[in-house]
Amino acid sequence: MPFHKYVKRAKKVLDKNWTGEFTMPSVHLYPHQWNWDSGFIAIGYSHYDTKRAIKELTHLFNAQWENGMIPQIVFNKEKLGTYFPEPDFWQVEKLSPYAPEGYLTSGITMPPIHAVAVLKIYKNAKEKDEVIPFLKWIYPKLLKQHRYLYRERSPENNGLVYIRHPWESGMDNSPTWDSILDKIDVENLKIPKFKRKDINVISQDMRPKDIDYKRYIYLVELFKKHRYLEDEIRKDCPFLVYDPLFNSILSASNKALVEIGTILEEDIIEPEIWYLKTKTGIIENLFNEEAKIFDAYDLKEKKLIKVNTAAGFMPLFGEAATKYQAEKIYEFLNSTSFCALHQGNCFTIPNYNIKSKDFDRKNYWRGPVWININWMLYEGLKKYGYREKSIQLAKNIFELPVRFGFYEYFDSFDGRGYGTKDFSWTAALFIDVAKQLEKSRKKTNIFKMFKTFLSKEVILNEGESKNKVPSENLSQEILLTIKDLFTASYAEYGSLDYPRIKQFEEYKNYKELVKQLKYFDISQLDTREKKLSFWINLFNAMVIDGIIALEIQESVKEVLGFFSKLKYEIGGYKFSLNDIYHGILRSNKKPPYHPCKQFKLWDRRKKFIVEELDPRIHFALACGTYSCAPIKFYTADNIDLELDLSAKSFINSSEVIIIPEENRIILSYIFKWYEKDFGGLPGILGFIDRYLVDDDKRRFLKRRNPEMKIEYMYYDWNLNKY
Ligand code: 9WN
Repeated sequence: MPFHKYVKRAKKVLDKNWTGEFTMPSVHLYPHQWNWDSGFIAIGYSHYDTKRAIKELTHLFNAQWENGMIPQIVFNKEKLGTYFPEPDFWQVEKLSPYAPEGYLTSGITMPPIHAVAVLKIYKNAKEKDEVIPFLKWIYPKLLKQHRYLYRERSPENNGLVYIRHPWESGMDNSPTWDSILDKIDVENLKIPKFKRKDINVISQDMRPKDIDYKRYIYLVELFKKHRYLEDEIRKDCPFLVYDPLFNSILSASNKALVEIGTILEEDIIEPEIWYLKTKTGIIENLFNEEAKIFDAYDLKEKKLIKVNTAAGFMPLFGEAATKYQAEKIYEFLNSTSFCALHQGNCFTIPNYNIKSKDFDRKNYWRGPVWININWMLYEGLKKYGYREKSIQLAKNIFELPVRFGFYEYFDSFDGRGYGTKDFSWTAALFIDVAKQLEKSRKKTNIFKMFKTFLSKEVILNEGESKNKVPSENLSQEILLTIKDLFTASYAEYGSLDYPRIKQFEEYKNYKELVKQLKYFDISQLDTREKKLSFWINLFNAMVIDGIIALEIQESVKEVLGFFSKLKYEIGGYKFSLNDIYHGILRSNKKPPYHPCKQFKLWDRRKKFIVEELDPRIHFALACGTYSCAPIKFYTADNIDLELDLSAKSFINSSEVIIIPEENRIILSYIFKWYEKDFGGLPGILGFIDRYLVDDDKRRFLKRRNPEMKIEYMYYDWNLNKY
């Protein structure tokens, strides 16, 4: 696969930062172990080095405080003196009764992503049994971590836990904290002298301001004064915030804990209650309906902090937004404030609303794109069924590191890398997305492939219909019934649960409707537009029907001959999916790797074909796989516009990756299989050029550099379940 080389590079970054016991976020800037970084890093390792993933989290959890807190930093004794603040400043061993023995740590925590990572380690492990002892070891520690948060950090007992320092959010200088930090009048407060080390490595305009550092240090001094005792700190601390990012991650981890507990056959009541409580807390307290985003809540002022950052979309990751809230925030997320689909010349998702006055494209958490935030949103969008947008995010997770290097964060407009280079979670999450896609391709179950082996054909619309005079819009009605089916599945299960929707009333209605196809007069389709819309809609519906009828679990590849043996009887003729695709819609061309045309010389179905091949159809046919186009409805009246939109979506998705810096293009396999339909390679490039929204890339294509390398991306045959 073309990403191989980059996955290798990503692994090298992790190797460089690996100490033998844990992974530094970056040897250049962050030489210790960081709390949430380790979670993301372990997710990357889980795909190729289970032992290292386990070691990573073992080291972090060995430094768990006695009260359950997982510290923000576990210091690397080999590298002391290279970062600020370090143990000599925190003094937790001296001040706190809960500090761990044998480990040097800071005195705050970070977003609890770890249960999510532990579950991934188990799920991605080749030998699952070998992970069980680790699960047994860490499960009580994870419970202890969450118990700490609910016991010490949730004074209103509303399911929400507070953070008490910007460093605890992971988004240190997010504009969300400004209103609170501004009130800390550092000029008139006594703050010990200190020397920052970060700006020796990174230019100050990409990092927090000095005045903010003073405030960070002021807060640490306050914790020290109270000997890190939460009851005391809570009374005195000016910074107490319910952060939607922190709480959404907690929610995702609660869900993961339920799964881990189930694997271990433990009682899971406690994490189940936590999941419901925190989810409800987020839904009821943090949603800003007017702004269409979730906000942080200031416990001191008792009000929402109405500042729009990417943290406000994270309830999608935590599955902690209602469907209604998800729809609302999706509108905002997919707007020009956060780089909409096909907007061009920007990268999703900038960490802060682009339209805010103080948006800063290169300063740390005040505008650039971060890969961990993109990754969480990518996972969240999938959970809520926003496929197209999730693919846009996946694309950026690939494209930014490939083009600019494994940087800490990236310019939201031109993609340039900022902060430290060789940053661990950028590399780890890159590996995760690349491996997720690669793995899904391999899931084909050999035994199931023979389901249809002995049958010559499987007619999917067998039986008599009551209605023998079908309407002209039959294909649209059929597809609309599929839409009802999808809506019902989302409402019930939150995803497309193909095996289970077989029982739905909507599917029975569908089966009734397709029986009418037998009486459909195909000659009614007397224009190119009518033909295109009818056959595209029907193809898309038939794929879904096939998946449901044959109870396909992971991939249409599970059934040998899915595209050639499944058929509908239409107006006295039988049509397989290949007949519709290559016979009708591709004007009777040879299917890829086939010696002959789809319809032979004497085939009577030839009279129905679309005379002129329109390559845009390749982006409208939703063949039930991840790499195919998403399902949309096509109408005879607007077919050209609709096909244009579909082509545009595809060309600007992760199926077409252009890397001007390396003179390379990585294209979906669809272009390879159907190269001739586009008029060869020059035709493909012209086609891409027509739909590409990014000006820089268009200019690159126009140059037609003869050295340009073209590679083809593996095709993901995995079922599209969202
Ligand atoms: C303070 C390590 C950490 C990340 C944070 C990021 C940055 C530290 C710093 O680096 O914070 O914790 O010195 O700026 O903001 O999210 O965990 O990568």
